[in-house]
Amino acid sequence: MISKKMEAALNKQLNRELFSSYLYLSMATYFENNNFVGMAQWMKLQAEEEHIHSMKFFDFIQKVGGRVILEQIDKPQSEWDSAQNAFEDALGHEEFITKNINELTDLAIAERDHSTKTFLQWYIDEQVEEEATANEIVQKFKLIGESKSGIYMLDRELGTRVITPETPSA
Ligand code: OFO
Repeated sequence: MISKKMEAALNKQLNRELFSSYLYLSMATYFENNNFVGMAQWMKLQAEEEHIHSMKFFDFIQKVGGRVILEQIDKPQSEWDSAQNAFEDALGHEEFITKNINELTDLAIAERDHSTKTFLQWYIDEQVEEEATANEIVQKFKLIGESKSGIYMLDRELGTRVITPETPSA
C-alpha cells in the first residue's frame, strides 16, 4: 500500500505529464501556424508520448492501492520567438521533468517504497533520452543559424519521426 505522501507526489507528477502533453500540443499549433509542418508533426507525437507517460502514472497509482486525483492543468504558453526558441523551451522543460523524477525517486528511497522506486526507473531512463533528443535538435538549430534551406531540411527531418510508446526514448 502506497503512503499518502507518495500518492500525492505521484499525482502531482501525473498532472505535470499531462501539462507536458498540453505544452507540446501548444508548440504543435505554433509550428503549424508558422508553416513548419514537420516540427508540428514531431510535437504532436511528443504530446501523445507525454499522454502515455501520464497514463503510466495513472495505472500505477491505482495498482498500488492509491487514488488518482485529477487537478487542473495549467494553461501553456502559445507563442515563441522562433522555432529554435520553442525547442530550447522544450529542452528546459525536460530538464525540469528530470529534476521532478529525481525528487520522486529520492522520496521513494526515503520511504523504503521499493515498488515505486522500481516503477520510476523507467522514467529515469526515459529522461536521459528525452533530454538528449531535445538537446540534439537545439544543437542542429545552432549549426544551421539563419540558413532558410537548413531550417527547411530540419523541418523535413523532424517530420519523419515515428512513435514507439512502450520503450524509453519513444
Ligand atoms: Fe518528456 O517526459 Fe514525460 O516523463
